[in-house]
Amino acid sequence: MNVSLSTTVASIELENCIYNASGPRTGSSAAMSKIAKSASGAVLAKSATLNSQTGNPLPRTWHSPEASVKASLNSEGLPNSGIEYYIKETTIAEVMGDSGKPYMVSISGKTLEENIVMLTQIFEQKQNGANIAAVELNLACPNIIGKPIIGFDFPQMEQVLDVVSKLYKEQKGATVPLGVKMPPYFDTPHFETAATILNKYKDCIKYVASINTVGNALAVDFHAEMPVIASKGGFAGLSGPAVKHTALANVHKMRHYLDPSIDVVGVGGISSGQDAFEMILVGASAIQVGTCHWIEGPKCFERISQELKDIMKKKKYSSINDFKGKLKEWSKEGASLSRMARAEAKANAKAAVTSSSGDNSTMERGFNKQSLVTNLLLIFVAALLVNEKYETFTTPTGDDIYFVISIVLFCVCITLLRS
Ligand code: RRO
Repeated sequence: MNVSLSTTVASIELENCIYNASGPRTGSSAAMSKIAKSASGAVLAKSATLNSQTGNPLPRTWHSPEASVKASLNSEGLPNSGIEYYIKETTIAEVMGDSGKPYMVSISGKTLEENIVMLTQIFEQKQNGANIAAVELNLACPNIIGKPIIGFDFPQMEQVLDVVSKLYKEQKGATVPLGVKMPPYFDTPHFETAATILNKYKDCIKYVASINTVGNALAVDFHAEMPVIASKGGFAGLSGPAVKHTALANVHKMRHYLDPSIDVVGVGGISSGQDAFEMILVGASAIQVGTCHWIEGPKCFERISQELKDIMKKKKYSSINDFKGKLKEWSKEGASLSRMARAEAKANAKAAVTSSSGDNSTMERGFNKQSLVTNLLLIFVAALLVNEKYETFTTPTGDDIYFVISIVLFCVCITLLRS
């Protein structure tokens, strides 16, 4: 069965719906070229400011040492090489080579004016023929010292989108499709309000990426009795599998409330084919991978894609459209189907373990049976020899019987020792 992971986001065709999130390993052309060479469906650059900056003081990243927790923190503070670097032709050529994949940029201006200047520069480069497929306006960076998250401040968010959409409308030449990166929301009225504002600008916004990191999380260094992150009193953006369920909820709610013309890109805690499958099921048209890419490197795109393809084959889905946004309602029938599937999977896993670790014991059992047969044959031959020795098969004497019994006992002992 042929399985395709192709999709479109903002009418841009992606051969693989899985690609990188802006952030880790996306600051330089050298790092991004590795993404272009991987199985990633596109390359998305680090959020840029107008001018290059070094970001927050170190230490500014942390991965939970407890394997079961799977949480990461960052307070990078937008270290980047400035917008010019990410949109100039030499950078794009170094990154993309002849991969033929879409190249996308991200902007996170320190002010609204900065965002407008950067957008204008992006449009100019596009009009000069630069290969920029989309621009993602980041309204959700949690790590700018002294500034709140724009996506949590609805009037400010509306003001930003208002000015940006006017800029798009005023453009005479080519523009670049606009995506918006959103923070996570946690309550129905907030999902609804955010989506209502985004829908107001549906002529301009082509996709929404949900979610950025969960802002203002804190990890404590137990031994030193201090935060693990240096800046902002240790407050930082939380990511990794710990945020997957918040991301699923946000993608699901965004898909529900957003105008159908706006695609939803799922991001947050995706590290396996099953995670990606779930994201698509709740309505994502594509998936960005951030923390897993940070930890595992660009080879994660091949692994996650292959895992997703295997799941699709098992479920007999040939394209992501076969299950995109088709999350069913909870039902008793579904729950019992799930119980049976999980029991079967458990039994299969147990059988696999038994047959792999049991290979030896099976061999041993075979060997023992074999040796038992061999020894019985030996006994038989020995008995024949005894009879041969005494040239009679009739009425053996007491000595003969003791002799045969000794041989039998000897063979039984050998059999027991060998097993
Ligand atoms: O650079 C960062 O600190 C950063 C950004 Br711009 C963002 O959007 N999300 C995040 O967790 N960190």
